[in-house]
Amino acid sequence: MNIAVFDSGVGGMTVLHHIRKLLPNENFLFYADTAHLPYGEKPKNELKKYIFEAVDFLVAHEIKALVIACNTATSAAIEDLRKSYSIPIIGIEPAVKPAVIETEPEKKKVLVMATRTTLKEEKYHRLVEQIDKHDIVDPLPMPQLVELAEAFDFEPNHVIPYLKEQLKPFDLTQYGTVVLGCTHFPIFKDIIEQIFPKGTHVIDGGFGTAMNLKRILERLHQTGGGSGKITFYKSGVRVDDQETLAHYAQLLKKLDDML
Ligand code: DGN
Repeated sequence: MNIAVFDSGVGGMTVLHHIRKLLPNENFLFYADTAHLPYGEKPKNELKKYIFEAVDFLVAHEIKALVIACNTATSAAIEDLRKSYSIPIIGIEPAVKPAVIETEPEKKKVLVMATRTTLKEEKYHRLVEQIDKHDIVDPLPMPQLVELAEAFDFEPNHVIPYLKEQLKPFDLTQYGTVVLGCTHFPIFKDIIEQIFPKGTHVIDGGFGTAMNLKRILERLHQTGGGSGKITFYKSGVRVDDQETLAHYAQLLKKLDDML
């Protein structure tokens, strides 16, 4: 049986990367809901409809676990998904907790980059309220990074000017940790690290999500049985054109080299 990994687009591959490293003997269905991309600016109810359509499709393909490799989809729908399906469902959320724990003693601040929807949702506000006792967490939406990633445009000359423009109002030396709270953003981790002063931690929840999945499958004695095969879908249609598959392979290779 397969493990399904779901995102609105290619961002989910930053989570798939960690899962494949931790669980090499699995087969995967990678589902990108590109017909409804970007998720980041859409209201929760609209997103829920798209997410349930995708999950219905995946569940019909006999999966043993579902990873919602999308912070926006997790914040909009994870509780409802868990009520509706009996398979294990693992989500991802901005790594605010480890960031605050690590940064508070340094007397520095935390910058959370995510989609507008994630930063607006109740789930994020509850998380920050619980953890950010000294008001050190600042939010920052970065919608264009999603567009660049979807265009497979990793060219620093295109990414850096956008980052610099968005970061203009911020004093970058104040920040001890930058949280990449959208799964598309670790694709640009090397560039983001260059923009911030040396020593700034740039973290994301991809590894933690992969670890949660591993723990759950081990507990259920459901690991193994695969060979690392990935079958790709875009909004319910199997991807078989060679150009797209080559782009996906190139991106996974880039992530193997960087993350
Ligand atoms: N990758 C998604 C996330 O983690 O929030 C959202 C990307 C998008 O569709 N805007």
